[in-house]
Amino acid sequence: MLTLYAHPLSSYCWKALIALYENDTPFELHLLESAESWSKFKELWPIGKMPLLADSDRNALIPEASIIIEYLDAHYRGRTRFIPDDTERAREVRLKDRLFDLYLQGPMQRITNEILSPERSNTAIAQAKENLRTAYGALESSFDSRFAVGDTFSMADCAAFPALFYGAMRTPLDDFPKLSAYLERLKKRPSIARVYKEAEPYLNYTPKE
Ligand SMILES: N[C@@H](CCC(=O)N[C@@H](CS)C(=O)NCC(=O)O)C(=O)O
Repeated sequence: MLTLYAHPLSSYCWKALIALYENDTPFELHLLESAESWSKFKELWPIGKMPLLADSDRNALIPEASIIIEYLDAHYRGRTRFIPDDTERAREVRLKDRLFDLYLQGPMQRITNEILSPERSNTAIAQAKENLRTAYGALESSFDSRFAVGDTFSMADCAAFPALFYGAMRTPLDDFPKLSAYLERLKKRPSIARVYKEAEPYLNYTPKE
């Protein structure tokens, strides 16, 4: 039995949820909403970052959204493959996955942290927004396919949706037509539409600038 420890607003949890919904993989959702559930979670995974996947059949705990998706692709394979068999294609998928996590989610999380900090730095926010625009530009200039890598959905697309959706909340995609169109295509994917619909009632709680 699979259990996903997650929160409805967490961008990295969205990434893992998209992969689970893609293949209708059965799992139990354990929402981390109370202080008590958080302290129990930290006993399980002291690093304290979600998502975390627990697989009772294999007695395995799998942290890190990308590693969760690789695990699902290896052990709970379904109609959507997240990592292509072709080595070069797989490298491209992993690279795009890293780009979305490190250079979109990274600055996006820095902005949220600054907004929530009592020592908020507007300079740090402006720098993170600039970093977002640089990453958008790099992705836009090489974007020539339906999905992040070619015309087949992969782990990179699971990473792309939360990164672009939350990124665009802080720095709009107006000057990046290919990325904007890609985000709209992603929203139509049933797994992504489902993640978004489930998160929608909570979106008001996203910290405002
Ligand atoms: N590298 C991790 C990042 C996970 C992460 O940053 N999760 C955030 C939520 S989106 C979190 O757990 N924040 C809680 C905290 O930092 O206390 C991954 O890829 O899964």
